[in-house]
Amino acid sequence: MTTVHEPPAAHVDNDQHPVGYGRMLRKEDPRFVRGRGRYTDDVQLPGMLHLAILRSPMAHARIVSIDTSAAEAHPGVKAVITGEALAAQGLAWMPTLSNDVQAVLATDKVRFQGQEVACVVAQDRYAARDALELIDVEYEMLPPVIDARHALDPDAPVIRDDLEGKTDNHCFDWETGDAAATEAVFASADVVVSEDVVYPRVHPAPMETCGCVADYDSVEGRLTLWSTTQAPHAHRTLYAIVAGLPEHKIRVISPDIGGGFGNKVPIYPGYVCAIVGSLLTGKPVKWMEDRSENLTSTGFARDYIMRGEIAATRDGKILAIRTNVLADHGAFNGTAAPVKFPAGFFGVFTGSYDLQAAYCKMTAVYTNKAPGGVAYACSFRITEAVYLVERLASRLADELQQDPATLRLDNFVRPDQFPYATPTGWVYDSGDYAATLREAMRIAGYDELRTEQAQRREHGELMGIGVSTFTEAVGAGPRKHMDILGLGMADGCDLRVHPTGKAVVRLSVQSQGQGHETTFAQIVGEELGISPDDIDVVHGDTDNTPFGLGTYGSRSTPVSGAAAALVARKVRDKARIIASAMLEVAPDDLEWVKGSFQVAGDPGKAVTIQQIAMRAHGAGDLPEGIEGSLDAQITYNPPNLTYPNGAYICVVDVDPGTAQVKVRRFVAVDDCGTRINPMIIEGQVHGGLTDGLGMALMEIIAFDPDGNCLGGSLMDYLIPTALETPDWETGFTVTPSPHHPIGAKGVGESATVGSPPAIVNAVIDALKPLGVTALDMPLTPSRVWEAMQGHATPP
Ligand code: MCN
Ligand code: CUN
Repeated sequence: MTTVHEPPAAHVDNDQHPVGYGRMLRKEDPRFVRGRGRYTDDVQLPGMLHLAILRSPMAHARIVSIDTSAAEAHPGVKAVITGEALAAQGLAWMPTLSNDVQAVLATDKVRFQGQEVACVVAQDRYAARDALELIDVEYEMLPPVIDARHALDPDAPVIRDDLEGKTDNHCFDWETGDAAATEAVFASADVVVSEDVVYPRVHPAPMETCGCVADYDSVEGRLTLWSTTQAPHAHRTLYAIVAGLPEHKIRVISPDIGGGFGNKVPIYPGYVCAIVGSLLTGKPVKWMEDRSENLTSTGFARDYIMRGEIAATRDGKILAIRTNVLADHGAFNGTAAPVKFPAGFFGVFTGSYDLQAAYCKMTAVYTNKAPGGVAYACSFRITEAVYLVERLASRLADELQQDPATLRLDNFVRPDQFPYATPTGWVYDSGDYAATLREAMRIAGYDELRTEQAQRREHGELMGIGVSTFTEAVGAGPRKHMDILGLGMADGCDLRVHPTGKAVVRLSVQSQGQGHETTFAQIVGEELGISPDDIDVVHGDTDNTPFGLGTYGSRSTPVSGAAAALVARKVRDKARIIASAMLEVAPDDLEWVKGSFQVAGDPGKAVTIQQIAMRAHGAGDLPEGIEGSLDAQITYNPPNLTYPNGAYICVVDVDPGTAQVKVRRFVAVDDCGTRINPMIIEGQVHGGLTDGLGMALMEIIAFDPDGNCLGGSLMDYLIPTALETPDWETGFTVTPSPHHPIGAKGVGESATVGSPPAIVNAVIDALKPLGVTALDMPLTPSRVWEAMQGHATPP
């Protein structure tokens, strides 16, 4: 059950947008709910073989020898591939999407538990798995580096000795903001509060694991790859570079995807192995991970160890924030981050506050853990940034004995300050942060909740109220600032209107469940006055869609959504000229009224877009300069990111006996500018809140001192079910993005970004009478219990 709160001055989407925007049911759902989705594992090709991967049981070990003879003798086996064999072809290593290299199959050493060591291509999945057990690998154990805090110890074993001249586990340093200016503000501030904050390693754990089907046609020299990828075009370019195949002979098809959450952005060794398997055998080769492989070897998220400091005046004006981060990147820097932003957009750690100065220093290290980093609705690391600043803001409020909502209201960037340049160089486009928080407080009944809390505390009950607010930066590029492996972050869009006025729009982004087939049809529908039911959305096929950088960082609406609106406007401009010929008036004398061009002042004289489409394709001459058909294409390079924001309020009850946290209420007010499909937005928010609840209360990928992953199955890696999930209460405000053609901002990760600090702040607020001021996620009963024991038991 969920509750949606309309703001008092309701912006009634359906009335304002009779054609396009509104609560349209998802066009893709009939096939999903009827089991007719077509996922990568549904691809069956004649003669298809199956690939399975042998993974390292050890976190750090030298490979002494690999004996594949018994596996090769297995009757079902067609090929056994080792790193050595790949090395002979120059394929043992591949570039990552963040300028590192990663082993496809280990040659020298294994560097994390679960690393790919060898693979088997066999007649069926069972034979492939059976044969893995016949491969004999001799390892020489090396001491592992598991705790990032010790990665740079002088005696720490060097993990990446594959990199020339590497003598330590240093990955990169990065800083942002002005250290001296920040120090000056801190030195003269009345109050400085600091906190050590750990955002633990978590995993996106999408319902569908990663996999692919590689089909190399040696006659045509063409490779077709069906794969679970959020970025088909970027992957194609990388395969071209790795495999040395010509790019125009590679087709990457991303069929239906059962959830991505950033887990399907990186290139995984399994994809490359399947391609090699197909090249070797001349047959199509399928690789599908199992759940444990997904949890132990693919892109993790977070793993930031942060020390934050906040400086303020005695009466609660926040002046500056400073942070020092230790980033654990695992064995390879396998994240996907724009080249100039090795820490993603963590620079947005100044949050929604108007500060005098800010500074961040970060050191990233290698450890013997799975690679990754940018994943799990991270908004390019804004999750970590928001968690830090929102913990600091609440900690400061406690220190000053102020209400945490009031402190925030007093420190927000004000509406008249936009566009607002932050001390770390981001230019926030728009927002009314106070309005958003006030709306959340209204829905929650904030003052009454505080009264109730005071009463309950008198009876020894542990009720907590947590507040968090956030600003995200979503919609990467612009391409002058952002690229991945040299590919500029812009998106294409092609639109064709057929003679009968039905249309096809082709995108360079790819849906993993966000409903693009619906919302992009709505955007084009709104612009052209064609029913979204009459518009098909094509995506996820490099042969049939324009080049672009794919879906992550909630960039689809900010970038491709803008492209879709602008390409439709281009078609409309063309339609105007054709209409002017049809109606025998000058183009400027025409008015566009929801799907028709009308002669100004004479609504009786009009032609619909459908009539224009027929005319565009019909017999007879067209106006000068119009070639015919009603098509257009565009590449959209965003001038700036879009900056959605939100305000969340969480109410928890902590059981004084068992330390179990129960989220009683959760109010989320989001502002993503113009809302295309409110129902889809609510779905995105519900999903993100559930992610955030999981991270706050139960999810963690932990390791033992030997580097054994303790989160390798869904028995150990807990994710929330309907039982733990409260009835989400959502609301919204609307401040359109001034630079986006339809004013829309992204929303796909907002709730994952904003919810963990609200929950943690609420639990710490509940434990305030016990003197608890800090707690690290996940807030499992044992952790909360320990925190409670450090102090007096409840009265
Ligand atoms: N939308 C809207 N109005 C707006 C903004 C967005 O109606 N003002 C709609 C969009 O049209 C789209 C959806 O909301 O249908 C999400 O849009 P957007 O915020 O642009 O995000 P993306 O489409 O780029 O999706 C990526 C984002 C990311 S990065 C992660 S991670 C995540 C998320 O989406 N992974 C998801 N949501 C997910 N939802 C599902 N079901 N599965 C995932 O893997
Ligand atoms: Cu960071 S997870 Mo989403 O950007 O695909």
